[in-house]
Amino acid sequence: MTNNQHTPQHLSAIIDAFSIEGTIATIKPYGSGHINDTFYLKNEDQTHPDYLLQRINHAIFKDVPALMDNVKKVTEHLRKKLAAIPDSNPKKQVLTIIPLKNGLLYFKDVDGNYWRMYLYLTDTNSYDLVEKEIQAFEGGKAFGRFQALLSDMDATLLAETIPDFHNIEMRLSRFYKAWSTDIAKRRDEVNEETDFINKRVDVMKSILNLGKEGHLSLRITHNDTKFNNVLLDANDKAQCVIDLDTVMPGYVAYDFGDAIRTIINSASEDEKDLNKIKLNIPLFEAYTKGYLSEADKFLSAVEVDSLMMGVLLIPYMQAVRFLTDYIEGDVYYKTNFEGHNLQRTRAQIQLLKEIEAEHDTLVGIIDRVYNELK
Ligand code: ADP
Ligand code: GN1
Ligand code: MG
Repeated sequence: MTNNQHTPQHLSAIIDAFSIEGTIATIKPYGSGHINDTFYLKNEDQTHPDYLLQRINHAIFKDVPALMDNVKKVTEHLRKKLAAIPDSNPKKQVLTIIPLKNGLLYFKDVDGNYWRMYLYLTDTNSYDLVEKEIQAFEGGKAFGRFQALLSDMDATLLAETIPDFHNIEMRLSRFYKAWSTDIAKRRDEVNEETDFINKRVDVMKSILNLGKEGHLSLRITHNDTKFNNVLLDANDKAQCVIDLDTVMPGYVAYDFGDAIRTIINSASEDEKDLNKIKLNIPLFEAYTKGYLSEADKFLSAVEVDSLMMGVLLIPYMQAVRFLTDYIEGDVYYKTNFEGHNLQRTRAQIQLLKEIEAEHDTLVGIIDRVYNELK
């Protein structure tokens, strides 16, 4: 389903179930997410707030009540922790769930779709492509602070909204299963990409192995730290971390790697012209500085060493996921044209090649920034 398949009449009936102030004047499809359908709701009278309505993709998030329960617990914890920090503004810095008139946190429509609503955070921007070092630095601070504020929350309170989400062994086994089944008859088009993936299977298990050996702590992580999941204010200051559907136990390197995947890339996630995919190393350094300025309070030395493993792993895992979806006939991510998932795969592979070529430079930056903070 896409954002355009919901009629205004259908959306109005859904909006009516929520406990909102004022009257909605306009409803507009919003954002560039690959999973949920998002709508911006503008209030007629601007003394009342605007809202954001989302259809949660329940083919992917199978247990929506548990997901919303996670979001509630996480936002409550963040709000409480922020309230104790001078100069903070929890109302602007944490997502606010708008419940239904009956108090529930989600609405199930006649077609079985699940909907939720947030307060729209005004005067904010999200970026698919990072433009300035200050934005990267602020994004790093926001995600570092997010992990720091959640570092004392009991992880057992949270449900796993997508089991094994960042488990590369599981992602690879799904890929090989899709490859053997070859349901969409596309396998023969992707030999080069498959070879690239095969050659790196062992090295990409390093975070998982460190975790299994007990060297890395499972913490509460965001798990979707794409740069457009942090809102910056009009002065490029970090305001709020959003898209909390995948907040669950994970390793910090996953969040670092996913943010870097989108920040260091001078081109889009799905760039067709591979020559345009270059690394923006000053943005990498700026994000690392922002992130470590908050996260050095709780990170172990092994976790700091693992950050670069995440920078390699996440574009790789993303390539595996996009390619799996391509072979399976585009059943997971929203696509805009035939071959979109293959184009995304190739762009992530190119990005990883560029990162591999600058591996030692990037490790040097992480070490230098970390040592400067000590
Ligand atoms: P998806 O899971 O589809 O990525 P998101 O929750 O990230 O959905 O929302 C999509 C986009 O909507 C974001 O990238 C951001 O631009 C915007 N957005 C999300 N939540 C808010 C909010 N509370 N206030 C303002 N903008 C928001
Ligand atoms: C999806 O919903 P969105 O667009 O923020 C995906 C992420 C991927 C990302 C790739 C639940 O995120 O894991 O990294 O696309 N979310 C889910 O752009 O699979
Ligand atoms: Mg998002």
